[in-house]
Amino acid sequence: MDTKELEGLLLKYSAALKTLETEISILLQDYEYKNNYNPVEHIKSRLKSYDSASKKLISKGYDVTVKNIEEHVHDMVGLRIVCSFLSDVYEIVKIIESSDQITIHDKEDYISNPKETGYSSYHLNVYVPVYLIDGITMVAAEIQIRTVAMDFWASLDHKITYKFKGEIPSEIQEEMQNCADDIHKLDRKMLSLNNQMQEIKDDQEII
Ligand code: 0O2
Repeated sequence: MDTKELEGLLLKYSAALKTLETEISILLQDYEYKNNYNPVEHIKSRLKSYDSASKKLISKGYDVTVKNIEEHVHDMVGLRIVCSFLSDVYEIVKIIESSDQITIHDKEDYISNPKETGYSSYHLNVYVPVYLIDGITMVAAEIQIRTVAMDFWASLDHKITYKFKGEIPSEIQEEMQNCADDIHKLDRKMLSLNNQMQEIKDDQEII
């Protein structure tokens, strides 16, 4: 592994994360200003560690090289946006789609089509421009958008996967799938309640 080359790549990822955070924050502030509503509960961002990237490459059958990280690990730069309601997820997708800075090249709706594990979230695979001395370079990033309930599920699932090193007992897998179904139902109920509350509020304002 060429350490100078790796340093250059990490510098690009770090710059891309800053650009992404700034652009998303501006878009959300503008949305809140225009709609008097903030669809976001919280945002987390991270750069994937070199160790984690190496594990991903090995699991995909690639050698651990700088070139392979760049070509095959598309979530070195990651942003997770957590919101209250299902409708917020899709509103945030629209907000990001409106950006001229962020280029979306792939969308994965794991809410309409959850993964076999029960995992649900909306993923956007994007490119972010990074301005370097020798020109602009487009850097890949992954944006995950999910409700608080989905985030709760995913964080326990992450702990379970780590604890059992991927060899999860079938009864736990099954229980996690049941929890994912419950969470999906809860998200729908909470959205419906919020819509009902909004309708009552609107009626009262008319009167
Ligand atoms: P971490 O720790 O979050 O970095 P690939 O990224 O190559 O594996 P793909 O199709 O590009 O595959 O990505 P995918 O599956 O759309 O999204 C991968 C990321 O989604 C994962 O990154 C997790 O963050 C999250 N994810 C996907 N499936 C699950 C799941 O079953 N449970 C949980 N908790 N998270 C999931 P990493 O790199 O695996 O992990």
